[in-house]
Amino acid sequence: FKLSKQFEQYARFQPTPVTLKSLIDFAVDGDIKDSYKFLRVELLVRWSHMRKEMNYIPTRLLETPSFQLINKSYDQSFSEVLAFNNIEPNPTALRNFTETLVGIRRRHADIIPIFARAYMEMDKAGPIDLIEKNHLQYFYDRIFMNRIGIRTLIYQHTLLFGNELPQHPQQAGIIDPYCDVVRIVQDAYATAKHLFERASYRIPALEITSHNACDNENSHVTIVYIPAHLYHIVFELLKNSLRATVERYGLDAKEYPPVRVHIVKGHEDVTIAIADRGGGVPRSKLSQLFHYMYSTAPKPQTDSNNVAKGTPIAGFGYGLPIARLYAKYFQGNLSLASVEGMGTWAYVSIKAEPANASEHLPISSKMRYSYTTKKGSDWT
Ligand code: W6P
Repeated sequence: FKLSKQFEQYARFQPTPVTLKSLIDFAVDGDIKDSYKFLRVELLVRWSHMRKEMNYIPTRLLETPSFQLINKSYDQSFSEVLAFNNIEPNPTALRNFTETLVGIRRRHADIIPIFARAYMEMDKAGPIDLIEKNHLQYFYDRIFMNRIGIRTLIYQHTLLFGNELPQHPQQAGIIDPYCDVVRIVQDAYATAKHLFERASYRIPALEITSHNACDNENSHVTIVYIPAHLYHIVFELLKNSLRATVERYGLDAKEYPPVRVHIVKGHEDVTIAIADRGGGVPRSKLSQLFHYMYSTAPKPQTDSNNVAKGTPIAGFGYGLPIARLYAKYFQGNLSLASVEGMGTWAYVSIKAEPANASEHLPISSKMRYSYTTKKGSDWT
C-alpha cells in the first residue's frame, strides 16, 4: 500500500481537541480499550495533518538530509500505529499498542535539534530571506504545536496503562490536579542555579509572592496542569532572566538584583509574572526573541550526532518559541514586556478552569502559509 494514500485518507478528518478536564475525567474512569480506539485513529489524523503541512514547506528545507530523516521517522511511526487498524483490542494487542507508543515517544524525543539542523543546512545552502523566514516561523510553530499535542496524548496513554509511574502519586498520568505553582518555580530555579554554578556563575536570588484571588484567600495557588509543561516554560524564562542579570552586572559583581516572581490565581487566568533587572531588550529585538534560530548567546557545542554537550545555558534559539507554544497549547499565553536600560517582564497566563483549557491545534484546511503576506506590509 502507498503511505501517501493513507495520509490523504486520514487528513480528511479533523483532529479532536481534548481539554485538561476531559483528560482528568478519562484518567479517573477511562478504560484502555477506549483509549486504544481513540488513539489509533486520532494519532493518524494528527500525523496526516502534520505531513500535509510539511508539503508546503520550502523545497530547499524539505530536501535537506535532516528533513528527510524527520519525515522518515514520522512515516515509520505512522505505519506502526496504522498496523493496529483492524486489530481487536484483545490483551495482546493492547499490550503491543502501549509498547509501540513508548517506542514512538522515544523515537521522537530528540527531534527538535534535527529541525534546527535542517534549518541550518538550508541556511548553509543559501541565505534565507525574510519571506522564507516568516514562512518557516509559521510552519515550525504549527509542526511543534502538533507535536506537543501528539506527545501529550501518547504520554497520557502510556502512563495510565503502561508500566511507568507518574512523577508524583497524586498525578493522573501526566496531569497534576493540584499542581503547586510556587513549587514548580522553585524547582526550576534550583535546576538553573545548579546549571549556572557548574559553569562558575553565581546567580541573583529568587523572590516569590503568590496570591489566590480565586479560591480561599490563604490557600496555595494550585492548578490543574501538566507540571512538566509548566516547568519547561518557567525554566526557560528564569534562565533568560538570570543570564541577562549576570551579563549586565558581570561575573564578579558583589550582588545581583533579585528575580521577582508574582503568582496570582484569578477566576479566569492564573498569571505568573517574572521580572528581572537584566537591562532589558530594545523593542526592535523583543519579537525576534521568538524567532527560531535567534539566540543571543553563542551556539552550544555539539557532538557528531548534533546533540548538545552537557546542558548549555543557551540553546539553539528554540527555547522561547517552544515555551510560548507550551503556554498556548492549553489556551494560555506567554508575552514579554521590556524597559530597555532596566529589565524585562515575562507573563505566563494559564487557564484557571480546566474545562476551558482545550488544546490549541493547527487546522490545516485553514493554513495560510505565513504570518505575513508575500505583498508585505500595508503600512509604511
Ligand atoms: C532578558 C531577555 C529575556 C527573555 C525572556 C525572559 C526574560 C528576559 N530577560 O533580558
